[in-house]
Parts: sequence; structure tokens; C-alpha cells
Amino acid sequence: MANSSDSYFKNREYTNKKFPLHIFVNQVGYLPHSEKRAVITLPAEDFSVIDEQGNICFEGKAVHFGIDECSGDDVYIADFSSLTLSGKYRVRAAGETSLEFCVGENVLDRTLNAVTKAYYFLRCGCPLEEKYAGKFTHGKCHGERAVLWEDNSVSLDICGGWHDAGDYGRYVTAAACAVAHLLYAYKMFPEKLKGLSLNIPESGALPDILGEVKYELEWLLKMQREDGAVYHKATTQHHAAFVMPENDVNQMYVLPVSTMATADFAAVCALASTVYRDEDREFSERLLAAAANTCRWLEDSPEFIGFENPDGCHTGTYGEWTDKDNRFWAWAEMFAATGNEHYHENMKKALKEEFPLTALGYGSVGGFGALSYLLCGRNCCDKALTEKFTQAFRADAERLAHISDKCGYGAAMDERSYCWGSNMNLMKRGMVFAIADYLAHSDKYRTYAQRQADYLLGVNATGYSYVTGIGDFCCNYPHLRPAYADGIEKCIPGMVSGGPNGRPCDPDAIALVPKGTPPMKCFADDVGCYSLNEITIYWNSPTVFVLAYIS
Ligand code: 9MR
Ligand code: ZN
Repeated sequence: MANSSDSYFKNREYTNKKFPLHIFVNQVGYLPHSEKRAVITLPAEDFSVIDEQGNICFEGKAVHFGIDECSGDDVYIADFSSLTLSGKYRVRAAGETSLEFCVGENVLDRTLNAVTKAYYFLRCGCPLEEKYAGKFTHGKCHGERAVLWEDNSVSLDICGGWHDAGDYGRYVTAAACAVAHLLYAYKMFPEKLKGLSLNIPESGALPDILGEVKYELEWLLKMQREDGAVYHKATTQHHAAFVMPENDVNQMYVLPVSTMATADFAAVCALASTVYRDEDREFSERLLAAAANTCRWLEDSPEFIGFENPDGCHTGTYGEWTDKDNRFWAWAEMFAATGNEHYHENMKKALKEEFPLTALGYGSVGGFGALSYLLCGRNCCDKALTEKFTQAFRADAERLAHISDKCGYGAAMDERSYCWGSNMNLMKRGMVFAIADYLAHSDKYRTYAQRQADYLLGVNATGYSYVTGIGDFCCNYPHLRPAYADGIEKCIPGMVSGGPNGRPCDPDAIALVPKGTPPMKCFADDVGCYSLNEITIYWNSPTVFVLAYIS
């Protein structure tokens, strides 16, 4: 089908492919002792699992689940969890043979590595060199000084950081959220993440993942105004054309301060100061000093300063209606980092307001504050508060487990969860399962966390692995400027697609997804479809967290 005339990309054929099979597996694979399920959408009774030579290694009966609401599919589930021997396999049922997958101890390592390395490919302000980037090189981009939107006579060096997404903007609240996911993953699952070998310029001095995150933190530090307030974003006036980043040479602007960006900045710098303390003392101290400076500004500025695009600016907004949760997060992290009672008191005062205590997204950050309190291990923590936060994660995990049980594909997603960037909801829910288990020292929700990863990697109604370069039937045409402009057929690997969106709202998605399509199927692997198939730094980051947990 040729594309819609309103699209960014005129006169081309759409690239979206339809999954040809009716058996859905995690295309990467399963750990030996974890649950292993395939979903079948043809009437199936007996099924078998065969190895590379075609030998039957497992035989079982599929269980009829019935109609799955979010996809409309009549689902049969083939459980072969007791197959624990490492190897390469396929599922055979209803006259079809599935894609190949592995069983083994380290099956997820390559995927975890790729979704973490993805940040290197999103770096701004430096060239991507062949020895680190392979064929995905590009020149130094966005290196010129930016000017303040409100006063073009003031110029700033804000070079660095990661491009946010398919666009070349850099946004503070989005960055803080992605960094928080990555740093909490590192704090909670250090064995796994310390061992990642990313092949980046900093490799050697710090664990690679901390080297990569430092690249973003150095940029965040540049977004702080001298008085401690923090600018909301740095972008050009419009999103760039679909060109390589070094060819986007329009004037870069720094947009006004918001209290969300300011509080998130303080929070994430305080958090980072605790993570880098042993590894990079000087950097840790710089981060904490910056956070403290910003906190003084926050105390003097109790009024909410939101963000809307000023006239003439058309890039992402990341607006929010309140900064109460952001401030709570800042005080919680400052208390965790310093043990200072003053911050503890501020944190408790912030809790007088109502906001979700398990939210882990860029628009709602209360869960990060709760998590910092629970992990800080300080004796002066309030027992009742600790209990309240723990209970909040437990209750949320329980609620989400019920939702997962109702889904034929095991996703902890109801109809409304399939919005723009639904895979972030999916992975954030995986995080809640992981956190609930971590706090209780239990394995109660491990299977649920894993099912979210299974969905991401192929056990879903479109059959796609939503990670570029991972799995035999994976996304390859995300809405990501360099991936399109580089002219290389195979996409940069490790990019997590936003995933199905029940309310597709870009011209190509509207053309490609027929009205009435069930939400889990509202997807197309096409570069035009930004409301379905963009990538962002904060869709990769909860994926890093979940994969680190389950592996
Ligand atoms: O994820 C955001 C979505 O919920 C909004 O409807 C959309 C339009 O404002 O913006 C999305 O966020 C984008 C951001 O504004 C700019 N960088 C890419 C983000 C993901 O598409
Ligand atoms: Zn750039």
C-alpha cells in the first residue's frame, strides 16, 4: 500500500509486514528454570517442542484460554516450562512451526546489552566513531552554542547528552526519568549491570553503564541555571527533517525553566551522587553540590511553574499539571543522599499532597521518591512511611498480576494502557513486579515480570519483537531520524518501539491501522508512524531494568 499524502514521507511503499504465523514465542528465549509459554491462535490440542535436528523434546496439551479482550484473539496456551535443557527450539502446533528461540542461562544477555548500548547511538554532541558504532557512524551534531528562547542575546554551551527519541530534542524531565530507571537498575541488580560490556569511548574507567549514564548527566548539569533553577528543554524551533543529526543545523534554543524539570534535576543528581560515590568521587561531589544548589532554589520558589510551548516553538512539551510529586522525589533523594533531617521533613510535608506512590514515568515520578526512601537504609527512616511505601508497591503488583492473568498474552495491560508508548506502560509494570519482589525478598511476581518481557519480545498479538535487531521478526523501521537517514537497510539495534496504540494519531498510522482494530493490534512497523513506532530514551530504560531483573 502506498502511503498517505499527509505524511512526512511522500511517495514510498509502507514497510509494515504482517506476521505470517499463529504461534507466538519469545523470539529471544527463556531461562532454563523460568516459565515458558507459547500462545497459539489456531484451535490446538497437542503441541510439541522440537530441537534443531527436528527431534521432539517435549510434548504437551495446549490449554484453551478463550477470547483475549485486548486483541480479540481466541487464545490457546502451550506451556513447556519443564523443558530446561539448553538449546535451540521451535514449537509445533496446529500444522505450523514457530520461529526459533533459545533456552539457556544467558539467553537475555545479548538483548540487555543491545538495549543499553542503544544510548550510545543516541549521543548528541560527539561523532559516533566506527570502532564503537560499527556502520552506524555519524559526525558531531548539535555542537553550536544554543541561545535562550526568551533572550537570544544570551548563549549557552549545552552540548552533549542523548537525543530524546526519534527527534533530536533534549528534554530534562524525560532525561531524568530514563537516568533514574538506569541507575535504580544498577543499584538493585549490580551483578548483572556491572558486567555489561558496551564498547563505548569511556570503557575501562567506570562500569560501562555508568560511563554511558555519565554522558547524559554531564549534559543535565549544563541545563542548570546559575541560581539553581533548571531549563525545561533544549530543541530547535521545529522538529528536524529526516536527516542525519549533523545535518540538522538549525538554531538550538534553551526553553524556560519549569519546576518539574528543576525538581527532577535535583532528584536525579542526588540519586546519581550516591551511585557514583565509590566509583567517581569527584563527579559524585559535583552532582550533590548541584542538587543542593537546586534545592535551595526550590525552597525559595514554592509556586508551580509548568511548561507549555511558547508561540513559535513546535517540539515536544512534556507538560505536567502539578510538581508535587517532582518535589517529593527531590526531597526524598536528597534525604537518601545526605541523611539530612531538613530534607526528611520537606519530604514528609510534600506527602500531604495526593499523588501516585508507585508511578515511575516522566509525567509522574512519586514511585522514584518512594523507592529512594525504601532503599536508603537509613536508621532514621520513619517505620510507618516505610510500611506505606512498601505496601503501595505490593498492592500495585497484586493489582497488575490480576490484569496479567486476564490477558491471553500475559501482558499486565488493559484496554486503556495501549496508548502512545504502550511498551513503556508494559515495562513500567514489569518494574513494579520486580520492585515488589525485591522489597519482599520474594519471587512471587517474577513470572509476571517475565511475561512482560515475553510480550515485548514476541508473545503479543502482532508477533513483532518490539526491539530492533532482536528476534527473527522484529521492528526495523522505527520513527528514528538517523535510522532512516543513514540509508542502511538494517536498523540500529536495541531500540525499543513505542508499540501498539489504540488511538493512532499520525497520518500514516491512521492510513495503516483500520478503524476498529483491537488495541493490542494497532501497530505498524513504519517510519512514518510516530504514534506507534517511535523510540525514546525512557522506553529503553525500563526495559533495561526488567531484563536485568529477570536475568
Ligand atoms: O509520548 C508523548 C505523547 O504522549 C504525546 O501525545 C506526544 C505529543 O505531544 O508526545 C509524545 O512525546 C514525544 C515528545 O513530545 C518528543 N520526543 C518524542 C516523544 C515520544 O513520541
Ligand atoms: Zn545531536
